[in-house]
Amino acid sequence: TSSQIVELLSQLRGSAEKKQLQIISEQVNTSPVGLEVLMEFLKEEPLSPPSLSAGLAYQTLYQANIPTTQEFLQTHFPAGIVPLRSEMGIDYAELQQKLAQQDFLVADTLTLEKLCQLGGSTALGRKWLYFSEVEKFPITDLQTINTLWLVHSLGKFGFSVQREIWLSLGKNWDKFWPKIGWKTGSNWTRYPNEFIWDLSAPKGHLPLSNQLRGVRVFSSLLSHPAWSVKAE
Ligand code: UYC
Repeated sequence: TSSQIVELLSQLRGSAEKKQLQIISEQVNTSPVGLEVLMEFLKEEPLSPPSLSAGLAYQTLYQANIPTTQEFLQTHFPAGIVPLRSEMGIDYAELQQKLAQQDFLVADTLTLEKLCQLGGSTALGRKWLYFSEVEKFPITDLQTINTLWLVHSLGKFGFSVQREIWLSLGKNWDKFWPKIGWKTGSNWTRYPNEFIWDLSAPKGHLPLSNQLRGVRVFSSLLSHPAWSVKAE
């Protein structure tokens, strides 16, 4: 068994991200030493920034839900694998936990709450944002929130994913909304029940931005400098 661990581990180490994801989901999951391999892999993975492979390894260990993996995660990654950096002293632990649990609905609600916190006390009381507030969001905090979504969704969810799609469609909202599952024909997807709260959703489906007051806020979010500077 220990030679199996060494072999799988070296295979993982020597592969590019896409291949790593494949190895983790196909081989590691079906091998009796798979979880041990993932624990070793996660210990040596650089987490700044965390890779999607680290995210999948973490999720697999988290969902195994057995004492060995629980103890391991508690010891080595008590706050998850994404550094929870904030310029405003905001605590992202609960968002991390909900995303680790793949509770995407609650994570989405928390995300709006955190964005309102970033907007300041008036935004927090109002429970929605002005675009002028979004423009002033600190890069660090947006990157933390976005990386949490990315890493816990195999790269499917997050503002940066939405931005890439939006740019690829020439910022055309009428093409963008159907693409991410927010509109079908002339029908808006109804909040919350018609949205898809798991990884079977289309790419960029989450997090949600209410469009009731127009596109200005979402447009500011997707145009934020956070997405054009490299994460530390
Ligand atoms: N809702 O339809 N949405 C709400 C979305 C629209 C509306 C919340 C997203 C269209 C009302 C979230 C879409 C629309 C409320 C979202 C969507 C509309 C509400 C909770 C597809 C009518 C009650 C957080 C674009 C045609 C609250 C929040 C209120 C809530 C998300 C109606 C996350 C992505 C244009 C009436 N909708 N929203 O922001 O503010 O309240 O009155 O986008």
